Amino acid sequence: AAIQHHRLRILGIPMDLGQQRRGVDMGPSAVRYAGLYERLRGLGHQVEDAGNVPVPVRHEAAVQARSWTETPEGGLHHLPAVVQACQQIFDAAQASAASQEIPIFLGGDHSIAIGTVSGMATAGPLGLIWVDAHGDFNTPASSPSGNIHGMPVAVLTGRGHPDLVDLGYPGAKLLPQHIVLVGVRSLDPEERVALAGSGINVYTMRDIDELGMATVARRALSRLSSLARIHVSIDMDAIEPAVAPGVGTPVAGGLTFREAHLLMEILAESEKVRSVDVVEINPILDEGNRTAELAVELIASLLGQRIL
Ligand code: NNH
Ligand code: MN
Ligand code: MN
Ligand code: MN
Repeated sequence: AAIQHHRLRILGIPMDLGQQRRGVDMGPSAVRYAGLYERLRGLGHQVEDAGNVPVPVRHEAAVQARSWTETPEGGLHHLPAVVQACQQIFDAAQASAASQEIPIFLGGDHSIAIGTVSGMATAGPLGLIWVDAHGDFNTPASSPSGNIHGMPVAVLTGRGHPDLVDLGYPGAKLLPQHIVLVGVRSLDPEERVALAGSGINVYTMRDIDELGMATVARRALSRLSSLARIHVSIDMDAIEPAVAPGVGTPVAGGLTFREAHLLMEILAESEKVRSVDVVEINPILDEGNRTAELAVELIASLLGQRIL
């Protein structure tokens, strides 16, 4: 079948407050320098780069929280600033959800997904495919770090700090059975227990080893078969660190280059992908700009690029 052409909107979100390492705020620039706009135009899409959503800079955020980064506010680092930024992200995502365009959200750390997914969910039932080495299912009680980027999946199902859970509108944004995690290989002890009992569909690296990515990708889609709209959230640490070294929390044993592309290609064929996050790229930790370059290729595969 011929490639479907869409109106795409690129939105940068230079958020680094959901975790501790400096540099992930440069993710949007790295992906732009890697040629995202040109790549998507080359596929025939209509593309607009809408610039960046404002995010408080780190020092400013620490002052707002009346604490330094070492002293979590209510156990969560930079909570007020993350909430403020996510509210603006929510507004932008809600506007996109109401239009015919597909937004591409460039993080920033994964805390941005609290805003992106909540905003996209305003236009009706939404399936979520979360590609990540981690579960991102911590709550303030279970988190070993106090980092909000380890919490967005829990928040979206209604678990966590009320300021995060009630972002945009009160309560849970997604049903657990409408969420699929792919690539998981690192869970914190209490997070693991909570995730196993949650009803969320989890495909671990072991599942991918045993079944192959084609089967995992098709099963993931079949879990979401009742839904017409899917948000794909790609944490670049899902991919093997030898292939994608520019991430803050690398975990060995990740997706190969081809497994990651195959997942994108099969998701593209569903023609249900309505919005995308690409997060956790840290150019300071990268080799050249290869992690952002890979991100551009994966987004292209998700939006219709084919080998033949
Ligand atoms: N699970 C750890 C935490 O909650 C690490 C999370 N890091 C991530 N998640 N990069 O995708 O802090
Ligand atoms: Mn993540
Ligand atoms: Mn991760
Ligand atoms: Mn990370």
